[in-house]
Amino acid sequence: MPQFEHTTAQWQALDAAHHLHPFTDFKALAAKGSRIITRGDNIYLWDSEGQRLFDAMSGLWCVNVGYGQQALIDAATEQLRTLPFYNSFFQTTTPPAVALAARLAQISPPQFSHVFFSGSGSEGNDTVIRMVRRYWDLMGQPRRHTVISRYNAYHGSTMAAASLGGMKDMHAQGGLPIPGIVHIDQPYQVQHGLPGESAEAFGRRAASWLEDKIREVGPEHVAAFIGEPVQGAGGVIIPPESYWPEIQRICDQYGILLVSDEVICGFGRTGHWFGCERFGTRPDLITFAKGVTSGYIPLGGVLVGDRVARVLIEQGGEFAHGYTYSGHPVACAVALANLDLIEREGLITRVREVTGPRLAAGFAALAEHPLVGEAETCGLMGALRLVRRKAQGAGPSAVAAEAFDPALGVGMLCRGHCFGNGLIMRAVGDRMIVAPPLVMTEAQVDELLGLIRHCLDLTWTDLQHRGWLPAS
Ligand code: PXG
Repeated sequence: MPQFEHTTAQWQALDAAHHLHPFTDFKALAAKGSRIITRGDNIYLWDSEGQRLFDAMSGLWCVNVGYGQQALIDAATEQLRTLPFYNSFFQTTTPPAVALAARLAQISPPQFSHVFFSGSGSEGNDTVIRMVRRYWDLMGQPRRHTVISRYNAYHGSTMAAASLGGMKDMHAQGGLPIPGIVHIDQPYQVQHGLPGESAEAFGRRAASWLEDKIREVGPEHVAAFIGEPVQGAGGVIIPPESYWPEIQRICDQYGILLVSDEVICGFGRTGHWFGCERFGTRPDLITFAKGVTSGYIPLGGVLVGDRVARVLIEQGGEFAHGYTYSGHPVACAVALANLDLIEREGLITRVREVTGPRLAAGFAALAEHPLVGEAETCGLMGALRLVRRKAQGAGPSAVAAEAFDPALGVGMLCRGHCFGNGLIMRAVGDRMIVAPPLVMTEAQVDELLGLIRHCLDLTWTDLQHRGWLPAS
C-alpha cells in the first residue's frame, strides 16, 4: 500500500511530528526515534530495517495464536462484508455477539452464564466497578461501595481502571485513586518476605492483609476484592500456592465479591482457560480482553457469575452503562475464530503439558546464571530477577541476593541487549519478563531460552565493563 511506503527516517519524522504514544516520554522518544514494526508472522516480527525479532511478549500479552492466522483474517473479512457494525443497545444485537456470549459461558467456570462486552480491559474494569456497586445497591446494601485492590497491580488506564491499579506513578498523575478504592500490598516475597519465612507462610500472611483492610474499612463498606491471578505488568509476580485459597476464604467469610482480572491470564496463558482455575478460586466476576481475540482486534468484557447476574436480571431495572462497541460484531467474529483455533490446536493442553514445563525447566537452568536471583514461570509467563550478587547459603545463615541500585536501570540495559539481538523481552524494574505466543513449538522454546542466555551474557559483560558488578 503506497501510503505505507516510507523509509525508517521518514516514519520516525512523521511519528515524532504527529503521534503521542501511550506511557511515553514524548520528548525523549522524539529525540531517539521509534522503532517501526512493519510485519508479523507466527511468533516473529520484522521492523522497517528488515531486522527479525522473536516476539516473546506476544505483542502486549495478547497475540496468543501468533501472527498471520488465516482463520481470524477470514472471520474479520467476512463479518466486515456482512455487517461491519451494529450495536447491542435499544433491544437489538448481532449474531456474532450472541454466539460469543454463549461460547464464553461454555468455556468459563460453571458459575458463569453471562457476559457484558466492552472494547478493552480498562473499560471492562470500569464496568466491574459500576456493576459491583449496582449489585450491592440492588441487594439493599448501598454503603458497600469500596473496592479493595493491590499496589503494583495493573488494571488499565482509564480514571477508574488506573485507580483500581496500584501503580503509584499513575496515581500521581490525575489525582487518583478516585474515591472508594483502597489498596493492600502485593504477594511479592522479594519485597515483603521476612527472613527465613517459607513461601507457604508468606502467601498466607500476604492474604491476611486483605482481612486487615476489610476490618479497617468496615466489612459493611466493602463491595469487592480485585486481583490478577499473576500480576503481569507488575513484573510477573507469581503468588505462593497458599495465597489465592486464603483470599477466597476471606472473601467468602465477609461475603465480598471476588473479581479475577484475567486480561493477561485468560485464554490459556497459565495452561488453563482462566488463571482462577490454575489457582483454585471461584470468582464472581472475570475481566477479560487481549487474548480473547489474540489482539487481532480490540475486545474486552466482564464474565458475570450467577450470584451477580441473578440479582441484576431479576431485581434489575435498567443498568445504565455500556459502550458503542459493546459486542462489536467484527470483534466477536474474530474472537469466535480465535477460540476455535485455540481448541482445535489444543493450545491450552500444550501450554500445560509441553511448552510450559519446557519453559519452566529452561528458566530453572537460567536461575544458575550469575546475574539471575530467581527465575519463575507460570504456564507461558516467566520472570528473571537480575541481581548484583546471588544469594549465598541456605537456612538461618543464608545471605539474601543483593539487588542493583534501581537508578542504574539494569533491566533497561538488558532489554537494550535483547532488542539489539532480535529478542523482545520486557523489563519491569529489575525483572526481565516474557509471555510468548501459545503457538510456539518446543524448538521455539529452546530458541527463546538460547536468546535469553546470550542476552544475559552480553548484559553481564557490559555491567562488568561499567564496573557495576562486585569485584570477586
Ligand atoms: N487488566 C490487566 C491485568 C492488564 O494487564 C488491562 C487490564 C487493561 O487492558 P487495556 O485493554 O485497556 O489495555 C491490562 C492491560 C505492560 C502493559 O506494560 C500491560 C497492559 C497494557 C499495556 C501495557 O505490561 N495490560
